[in-house]
Formats: sequence, C-alpha cells, structure tokens
Amino acid sequence: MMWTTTLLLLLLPQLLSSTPKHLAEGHLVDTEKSTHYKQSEEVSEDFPEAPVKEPTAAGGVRGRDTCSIPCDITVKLLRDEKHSVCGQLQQSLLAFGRSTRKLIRDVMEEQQRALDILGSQVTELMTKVQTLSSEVQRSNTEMYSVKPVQSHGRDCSDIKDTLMSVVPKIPSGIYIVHPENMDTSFEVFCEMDYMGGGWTVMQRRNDGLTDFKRSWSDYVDGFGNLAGEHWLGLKKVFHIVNQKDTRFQLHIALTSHNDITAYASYDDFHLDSETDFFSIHLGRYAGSAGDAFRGYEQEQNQDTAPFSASDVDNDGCNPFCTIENRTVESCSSQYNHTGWWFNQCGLANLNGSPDNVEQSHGHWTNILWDTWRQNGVPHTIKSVTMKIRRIVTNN
Ligand SMILES: [Ca+2]
Repeated sequence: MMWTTTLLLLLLPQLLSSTPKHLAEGHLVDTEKSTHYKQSEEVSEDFPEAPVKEPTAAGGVRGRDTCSIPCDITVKLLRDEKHSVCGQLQQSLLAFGRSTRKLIRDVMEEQQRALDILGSQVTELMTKVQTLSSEVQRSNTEMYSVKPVQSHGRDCSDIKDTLMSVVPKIPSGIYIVHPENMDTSFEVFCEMDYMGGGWTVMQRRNDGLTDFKRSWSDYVDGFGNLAGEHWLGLKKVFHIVNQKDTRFQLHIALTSHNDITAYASYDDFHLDSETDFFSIHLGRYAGSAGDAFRGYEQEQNQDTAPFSASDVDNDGCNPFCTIENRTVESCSSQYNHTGWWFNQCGLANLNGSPDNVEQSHGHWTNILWDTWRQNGVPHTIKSVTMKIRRIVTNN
C-alpha cells in the first residue's frame, strides 16, 4: 500500500501535464469523436486541398508519448477540417442536385418537343386523310350522281324516254321517280348504259357491306345504299310494275368469283299487292344462267310464290321441308335470315351474301342461282343485280 501511494505521487505531475485540456475540464473523447476523426482522415485523401493532418496527431490522442501538438489544438484542427470537408460535400451534393434537375428538365423538354412534333404530324395526317376521304366521296358522287338528278319520271325507262331527245348521253345514277297512282316520289338507281339503258335497279349485291338479314318491313320499304348494295323495296317495285298500260321485264345479271358472267331474263314481271305478300309473277325465261326461279321440278318453282322474311313465313314448308337431308321449318332462317320468294325453299335466293363462304353455322349464306353450273357444280356468285325495264307495247 505504501509503495503504491509513493508511485502515484511520483507520477501525478507528469499525468497532469499530459492530460488534454478538455479532459481536465471534464470533456470526454468518446468513440463517436474518434470515428469522426478517422473519417476526416480518410476524406482528406479525396480532397487534396484539405489540410493534411500529421499522422502523429492520432497518436497524440491515444498516447501521450507522440502528442507533440497540444491535443485541444489537434481537435480544433480536426473539427475545422471536418467542417470544411462537410461544406465541400454539401456544395457538391447541391451542385449535383442542381445539374440532375437540369438534366431531367432538359430531357423532359426534349421529349415534349418530340411529342409536339408527333402531334402536329398526326394532325397533318388526319387532315390529309379527311381531304382524301372527301375527295373519294366527291368522285363517287360524281360517278354515281348520288345527288339525285332533278329530272323526274315514272320510272327509269320513262326518264330515259324523256331525256333521250334532249341529252346526247344520259348518265347512270340516282334519279327521282314518281310512279302512277302513288302518293310520293322516291329515289332509284337508273342504269342508263347497260343494254340500251332505262333500267330501274331493284336489287344489287356486290361487296357484302350491306346487311340483308332483315325483317319483313325492311324488305317492304327497302334498305341499303342506292349507289351500292341495296334492296329497293317491294312496295316501290310493286308500284313501278303495276302502272297503267305498262309491262316490265326483269333482268338478272350474275358474275362469278372467277369473273364469268351470265344472265337470266323474264319478259314479264310483276308483283301482287302487300295483301297477297307481293307474290311474284314471271313471264318467259331467256338467258345463260338457267331458270332458277322455276327450278327443275314443280315443287321448286318460285313463280307465283309469296314473299317471305325472317318474321313472315310463306315458304311452303309447313310444318317443315326436307332439303339435303335437313329438316327446314323456315327457308328464311335457313338462308341466313334473308327475304325471298321461297317455295320449299327453291333454287334461287339472290339476297344471299357475296362472300365466298359455303356455310356459316349450318346456314346457306351464299347468293343462290342453282341452275348456273359448270361441270355440274354451281358457280360461286360474287355479284348480282336485278333490274326492271318497260317493254315497249303497241297498245
Ligand atoms: Ca315455313
């Protein structure tokens, strides 16, 4: 005990002189501060302009033997250095943030400019498309005289007879007709070039763009686009062909998918009134496509048959027919819900579709004129028109 006290007394002055001031004042050099110091030392390598520390300073904290500079100065220097490095880091970070924001802004502005250019290009293209569309429409209008020609007549034959003496060439197109004994006038497409002209078109199928799956009332009133596919309407046709002192012929022109043409012509054609479901009456046949209206056997004969539609059944299948080993209750339903003068269903249905599809969901959808064949196989028909014209009579 005695020698320990003596030793402490001997060492005390030396201990007091080497103790850092802040320790003497009650401060602690904690591990956090040591860590800061080490970090500062490491950072200073990355920033050459920062004051370089004498390595001995570290030793100064740890051991009194190498502490040549007073420790409080060392700590102050280190703190200053830390502040300087932190300041520089902060500046760098700020600068980096600023340049990043600028970069993003620039990229966004560039993309916006690109989008603006694309937008204006799209607008320009749309304008061009619209211009082209209106040009096409205009040329169609000119080609087919979609705007009705302001010359009236009872039907296209009547108009042709009237205009023939005053116009050198009568154009095909849409005309206004007003048959005898009818309250109103309506538009029709007149073919003025085909076989001498004067034809009133009562049906046309050529591109499949018009839906022919229609109800009775549509087939009575007519539908479609007169310049393209259409069904003029049973009522209008009835009034045209039932005018006083007139007789009409019916001409059916067919084109196959391999562009072969054929026709069927009937030298008399008229319809009964709506009370009798617009039953069809046909005269003598002439042509190259065969008489599909009458077919080969009496039960196929559609001449004098009333008209049927999907909602009005006059098809002679009552309660049903057996066709190609199939039980058919409604010919209209079986033939894709089209309207026609079906009779058990018969060999003709010109309201079928021009699409080259043999069957669709068990229905027969094609344009049917079954007597027009090649090597025993019916032609696939891609277009058809039915048109009527006055027959010159002596009385
Ligand atoms: Ca039936």
